[in-house]
Amino acid sequence: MTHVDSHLHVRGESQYVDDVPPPPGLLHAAVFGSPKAHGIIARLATGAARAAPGVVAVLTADDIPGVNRFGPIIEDEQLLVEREVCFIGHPIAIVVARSAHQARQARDLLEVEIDALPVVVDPRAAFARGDLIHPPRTMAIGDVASVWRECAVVAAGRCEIGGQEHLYLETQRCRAIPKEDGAMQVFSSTQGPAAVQHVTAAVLGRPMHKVEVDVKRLGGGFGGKEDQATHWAAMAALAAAHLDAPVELVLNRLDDIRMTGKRHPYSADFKIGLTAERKILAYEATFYQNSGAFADLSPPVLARTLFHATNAYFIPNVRVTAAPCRTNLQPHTAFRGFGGPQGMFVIEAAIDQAAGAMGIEAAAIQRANLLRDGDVFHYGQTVEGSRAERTWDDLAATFAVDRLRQRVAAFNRGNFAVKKGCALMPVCFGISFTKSHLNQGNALVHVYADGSVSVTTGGIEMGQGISSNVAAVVARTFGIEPRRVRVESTNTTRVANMSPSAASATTDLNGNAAIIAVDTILAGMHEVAARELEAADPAAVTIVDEQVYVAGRAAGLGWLDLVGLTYRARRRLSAHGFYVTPGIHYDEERERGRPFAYHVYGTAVFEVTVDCLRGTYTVDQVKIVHDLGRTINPSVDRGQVEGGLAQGMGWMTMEDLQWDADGRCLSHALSTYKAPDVYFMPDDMAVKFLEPEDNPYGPLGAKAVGEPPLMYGIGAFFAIRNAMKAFRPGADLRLDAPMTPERVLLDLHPG
Ligand code: MTE
Ligand code: LUZ
Ligand code: MOS
Repeated sequence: MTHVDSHLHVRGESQYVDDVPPPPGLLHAAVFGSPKAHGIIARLATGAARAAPGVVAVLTADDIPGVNRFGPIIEDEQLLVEREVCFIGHPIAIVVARSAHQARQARDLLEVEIDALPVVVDPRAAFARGDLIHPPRTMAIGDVASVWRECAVVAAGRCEIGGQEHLYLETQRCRAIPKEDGAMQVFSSTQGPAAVQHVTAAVLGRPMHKVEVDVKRLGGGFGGKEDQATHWAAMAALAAAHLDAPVELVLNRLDDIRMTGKRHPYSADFKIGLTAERKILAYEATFYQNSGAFADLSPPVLARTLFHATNAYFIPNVRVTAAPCRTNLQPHTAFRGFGGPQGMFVIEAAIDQAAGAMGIEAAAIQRANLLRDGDVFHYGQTVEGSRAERTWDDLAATFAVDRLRQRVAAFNRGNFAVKKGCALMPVCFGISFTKSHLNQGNALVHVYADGSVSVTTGGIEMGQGISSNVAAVVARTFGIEPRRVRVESTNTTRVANMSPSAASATTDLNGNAAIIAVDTILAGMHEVAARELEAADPAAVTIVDEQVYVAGRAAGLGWLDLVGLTYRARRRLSAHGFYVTPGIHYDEERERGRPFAYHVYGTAVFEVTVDCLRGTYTVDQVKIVHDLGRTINPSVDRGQVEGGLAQGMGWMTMEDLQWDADGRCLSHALSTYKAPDVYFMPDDMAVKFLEPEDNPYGPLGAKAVGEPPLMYGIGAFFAIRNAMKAFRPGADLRLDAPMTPERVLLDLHPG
């Protein structure tokens, strides 16, 4: 089965928010954001903009009929600033005009005077001022302080980790259409329709049932629309309500990069201690998260940094602390991995430092400390079903990693200016929202009289393949062909209170809910079939390939016959399914619990070649062994592994977000921000899936796949670094990411 949207995508027929033919009288909005990173608004002059051609309204905070306050964790944000601007691009006013061009032209005529306040862009500076989103959190196990003297080797260091721009192809956008009786229909490019509905209703001062949010698909989200699509949807709805006319708001690329949050940059200190036998005894780290100006999703992102601070390793004594530091940058937000990648980068950096001190390869330390069943994470969860060693050893054998190491060493002996580097990267990523209550899924399934099936779930299609997965799950559970199943848009009138499509859990949660709905319908169908076939036990009825079987024998009854019989028997052909992940809990006071239903494992190996005189490099090969449980659709999952890998490699190597001391984003366009393309990815790339094994938490035994592969990309950083070390053995190279060619050059040739 292919991705259900692939034929539409290839023909350019798939519709995104603004591909749907516009309703008559559609107006266009542009957002005016603060030109200063911090200050108090002294005066806002809107006259010239109001008088500009095509302009129908300029709206400010004063025009909000409901509440001007929102935020997913802490309600600390205003939709339109009333007084204090906190980052460049912080929305102040909305200009509505007859065309998008007119709206943007008029926006440039707005004038704001701002009494400047001090600008902070560095998280450690914010920490020193005590300016935190919430107090620091610490997770700990064992007794770190007392074991340092038992360690044969202790290494310490500091890392600076860059942020990352989501760069979804479809920028943030929304179309809001007023309906009768004060209702508002909202077409938003969001991963979180319930959040859009909730905030829009609050801003408009209306009950949530007056706001319908509909999402067909996104041109990518990557976490950037988990929470931050809400702002633009609520603004479009505000304008639509104010003017009683449909309004569309589309951020162009420059506005999108300037105004929306990104992956959090972090600064971190670490200390690691090992025995002479390479066992990690102790690990300590402090993370300074650059949270940006408001809380947004920074608190749970920070939690995941701590949860994943030991990656795929068992360490008996751990103490990790993280502080969410408030700066005058865009409020940073969810991005594939959700804080996990930063936590994992630092432990890999620590292992690299320790390996240097011991004069061995990092891989020797990595392999000696991989998680085993019965080990305990520093947040109290016991390791079950670890595949850390299995994926490592499978990779080593399948892709002859030892021979690769020897080849790289031989190459480096024979070459002066060009060096090769090799690195392994194991990954262990926890699956479940760490706020346990979010782990719930919904589905609504209809079987129509002609045997076709319609499914709505709470899950959003953002390219990751939830529609294909849900169609497959529903078809297989019914025992019918996938072509009979249509996956509908995600709509708040059909599914209420859905969690955002995030945490890699969308197929798990909504696929399981769809199975529950299908089973509810099937129970009645089986009874109808049993009565029709004079079989004693409905439980003996099955449907395979659209044919009814009783106790494994074909009964001469087809899917269409059974649908008709079920209808005439007045049994249900529609059902709602509701699923909650069992067995998870977490106590944030004690920092103890079982936050994750299960973990996803895998290991990658990288080979790179670095031109040590120019700083340029190429990635020669990447090989991965990845654990999918029992995959629903191997081609969809392969796409997720390869896409995640590319995005992780981009983050670690070339995607270089820069802000100046005034809080201005300097890498705000594709001319100044480089993302990986098909030429950057190695020709020699292979992804091997581990032997299928049922995962009890996944629909049809599947494991989540969306985020974990991103963290393989960390291996690219260390492969490049190992090549640099081959050129300058013993050099004190910095542990800062991304490893751009400029950084390679400057680190190899300082001064
Ligand atoms: N793949 C595509 N093509 N587009 C996306 O926006 N988002 C990623 C990942 N893969 C994304 C993607 C992120 S951040 C997450 S959390 C998961 O998909 C969400 O979908 P899932 O829960 O179905 O895995
Ligand atoms: N979003 C969220 C996430 O709200 N909670 C999480 O734990 C999470 N994890 C990964 C990605 N998004
Ligand atoms: Mo993904 S960061 O959970 O949207």
